[in-house]
Amino acid sequence: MYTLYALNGAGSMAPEALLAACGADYKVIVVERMPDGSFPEYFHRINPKAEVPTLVLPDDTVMTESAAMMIYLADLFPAAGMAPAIGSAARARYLRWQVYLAATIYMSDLRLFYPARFSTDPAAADGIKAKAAQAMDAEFAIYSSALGEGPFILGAQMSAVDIYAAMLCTWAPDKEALFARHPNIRRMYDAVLSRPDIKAVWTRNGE
Ligand SMILES: N[C@@H](CCC(=O)N[C@@H](CS)C(=O)NCC(=O)O)C(=O)O
Repeated sequence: MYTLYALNGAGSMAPEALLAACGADYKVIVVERMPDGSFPEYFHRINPKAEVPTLVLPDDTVMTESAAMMIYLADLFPAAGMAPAIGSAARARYLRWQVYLAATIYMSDLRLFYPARFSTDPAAADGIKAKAAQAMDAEFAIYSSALGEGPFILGAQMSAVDIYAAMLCTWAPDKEALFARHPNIRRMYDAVLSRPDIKAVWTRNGE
């Protein structure tokens, strides 16, 4: 069984949705925060960075990094059709945009939500947040250009990357404004959420 350490609405939502879409045998453990906001000691022992998502594989191998989980799981369950074939042109595109999303929009989100972690100067928080919001806008615009007519990043074929992109949409400071600016991102989001198994994971996460 796969064990996913999670926080509702956080970066664990995409791997959770992918586990569901793949029909994997998995359980979710929502990590409780301590009164000071930190994670409990047991979680630091599993993942020294104490971040969600953390995925423990059936053989007890620990995975961190949400993008790696998406790529790994989609390959492991080919029947789910969430990853293009290794060596194909679609595969190059798929890997490009999966890593892009994790390296850009996810990181901008972290600066937006946790500005205090990005400077030793408490006065810097507002500037960090403002710059992160600007960066996120620009990064979504690039993604929208790549998406084109879509509805998915690979065209008609949905993949793990679309689940990940849909998760990032839920973190936009103003999701409706994002969708109004980029109707193709709304179309992608709605198409991903039209799957009942993914919608159920969104609901469990309070989305
Ligand atoms: N690069 C990591 C980032 C994971 C990450 O930063 N997760 C956030 C939640 S979205 C977290 O656990 N932050 C620690 C905290 O909230 O205390 C990944 O892609 O999995």
